[in-house]
Amino acid sequence: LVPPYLTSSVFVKTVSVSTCLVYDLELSTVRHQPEGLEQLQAQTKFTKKELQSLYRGFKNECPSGLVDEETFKTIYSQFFPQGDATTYAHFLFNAFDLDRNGSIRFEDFVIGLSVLLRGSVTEKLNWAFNLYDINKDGYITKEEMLLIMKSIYDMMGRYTYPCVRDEAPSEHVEKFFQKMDRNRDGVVTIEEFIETCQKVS
Ligand SMILES: [Ca+2]
Ligand SMILES: [Ca+2]
Ligand SMILES: [Ca+2]
Repeated sequence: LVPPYLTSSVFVKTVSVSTCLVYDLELSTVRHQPEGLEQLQAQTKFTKKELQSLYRGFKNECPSGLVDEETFKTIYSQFFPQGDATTYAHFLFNAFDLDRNGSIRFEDFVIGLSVLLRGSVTEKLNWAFNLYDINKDGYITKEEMLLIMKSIYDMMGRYTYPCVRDEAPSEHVEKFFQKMDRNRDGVVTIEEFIETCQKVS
């Protein structure tokens, strides 16, 4: 159901990194009680036990209960030692920080994680669209997609893709728009995005 470019690059990587984060967080042992746990159980696809475990890890990494962008970049970059993940981490941070106040609360984190790990295809596609729509105006432009692609290539590093050419990200963007921009108006809407992704399977 998910097109190859998503499977191969952004999506699986995002999911696997989020999974890594979960495993990493679960190893921690600090004990705290989450607030509003029942509400979160209703809002996510995690069990009470999972939420408690995630919360302990979250509070361990971030005792204040809030992750700012710098902390997020530091944690995220650990998974990509061969490349520079800071730009991609910036976009990812903004996708988690739904109210755009510069910090991710535990609630924001688990709601995003629930979509990435256990959401329906449509929920995951909505999440991915929001990630690519950098200025959150409801349209993905070529400029936005180019920034995203470049950040992914930077993150993967030349060690992973030794023969990456400089024009590779823009070729990737052209392919994306050929597939996605169905009415050829130069921008991709959520409707175009979901329709195309669900057909390309
Ligand atoms: Ca926030
Ligand atoms: Ca946009
Ligand atoms: Ca369009």
